[in-house]
This record gives sequence, structure tokens and C-alpha cells, in this order.
Amino acid sequence: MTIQLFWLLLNLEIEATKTAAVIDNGDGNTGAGDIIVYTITVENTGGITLSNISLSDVLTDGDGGNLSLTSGPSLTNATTGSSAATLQATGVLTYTATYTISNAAANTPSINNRVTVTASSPGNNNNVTDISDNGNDGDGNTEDDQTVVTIDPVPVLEVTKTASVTDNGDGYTGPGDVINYVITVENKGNVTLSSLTVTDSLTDGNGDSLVMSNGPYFSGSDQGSGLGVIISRRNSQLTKLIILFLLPLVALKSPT
Ligand SMILES: [Ca+2]
Ligand SMILES: [Ca+2]
Ligand SMILES: [Ca+2]
Ligand SMILES: [Ca+2]
Repeated sequence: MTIQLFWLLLNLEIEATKTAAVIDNGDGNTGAGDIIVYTITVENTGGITLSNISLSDVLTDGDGGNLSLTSGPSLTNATTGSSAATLQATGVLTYTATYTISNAAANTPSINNRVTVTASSPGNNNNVTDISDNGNDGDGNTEDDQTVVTIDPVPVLEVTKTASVTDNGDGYTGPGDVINYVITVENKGNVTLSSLTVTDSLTDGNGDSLVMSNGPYFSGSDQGSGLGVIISRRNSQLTKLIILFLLPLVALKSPT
């Protein structure tokens, strides 16, 4: 009896594997707008026919936020005699699912996916289950590891400089007026940038060099950034990441 029970347990096996392929949107980087095509295989590795195959898929971004598949999983192939309702011994079901990488998800390091497959052996209900592995047995985990698509780091820096004039009271812009410059440095990529430096060049209309009266001064930042380091945007396309450099009291050189 004990031997028979052991034999039964040994043969209630199902194995789920999930692999990923990325269809690039043409920019050469894995990121926003690319389509991840997931292929899920479910193999009955025991000796007993299983029924009622069901899949539960979990998709998250690199910060652990939940994402939703764009399509699927849909059954795309079944070996002879098998279907989602009946999986023959040694039978294989193949499913396809897709996810189009959102802007927010592309600002995290990766897209992570796994599926849990559940099936029933004769006379039982949902008693056979497996968590997918990533199809790569050379990574040290041959059992239940997530299928990870790494987002490519794309550093993008945007700097803007605006000017306003504080008039000295004579009604026109000229000698003695003060030009106030505001420099905004924004991290528009998906990686943290460090060692930020600002080199300023000021010339008159003849191309001759002028000297700033003072500045630039670090004025402030948002989203946890600081002088010299600007954190990448995460999970929001609406919040700007800005460091301000304020250059007050810049006097124009008087014409000679
Ligand atoms: Ca791309
Ligand atoms: Ca693996
Ligand atoms: Ca597994
Ligand atoms: Ca003036």
C-alpha cells in the first residue's frame, strides 16, 4: 500500500516553463513600446492523464508593481489527444501571452513574469500544480524561477535655461539691468545620473566673454535628487525631476 501511494505521488507531475522574446519597436533598446511575447509550455511529466488545466499569471515591474498582460494566455497548441480540458501523459500544451511595455514600467529595471499551473488527477480537484521556470537550466535554478526581461538603461539629460530682466527703472534693457538666469536640469531617462556639473558660458553680442556677477547656485530639486545626483523618474510621466540653478544679479557690462 505504501509502495503504491509512493508510485502515485511520483507520477503526479506537471511542469510549466515560460520563455520571453522581445519585439523591438525599432529603437534598438528594450523599453517602452516594445512587445514581450511569452511562450508557456505545460508538460505532463507524470504517467497519469490530468484534466482542467488552469493558468494563473503574475506580471510585475522591477519595483514590484502589478502589471496586466496585454493579451492571453491563449492556448495555441496541444499535442495529440490533449486540450486544456485533458492533458495526456507526456502531453504538452503551449500558450502565448503578450505584454506591451508601458512608459512607467520602462522606468523600472525589469519586467518579471511567472505562471502557476494547476491541474486535476482522476478523482481529485486541483491537486497537481507547478510554478513556471524560465526555461534556462544554466542559471542555477531549474525549478521555479521568474522569467525576467531586463529594461535597457537609457540615460537622457535635458537642460533648459531661461532669462528674465530686472529693469533698473529706465524702461529699457541696458546698462545696469540685472539678468536672472534659471537653469533646469531634468533626468528624462530611466537611470540615475551622478557627477552632474554645470559649465556656463556668457558672451556679449560681439562674442566677447562676460563674467557672471555670481552663481550658479543650487536652488532645489525634487523626487529625492540632490546636487550632483539626479534620480531617474519612476512610475510617473507627469512628475518632473528638476534641479534649479539660480543665477541672480548678473550685471551687463557697460558699453565703452
Ligand atoms: Ca525598443
Ligand atoms: Ca532557470
Ligand atoms: Ca516549476
Ligand atoms: Ca534698464
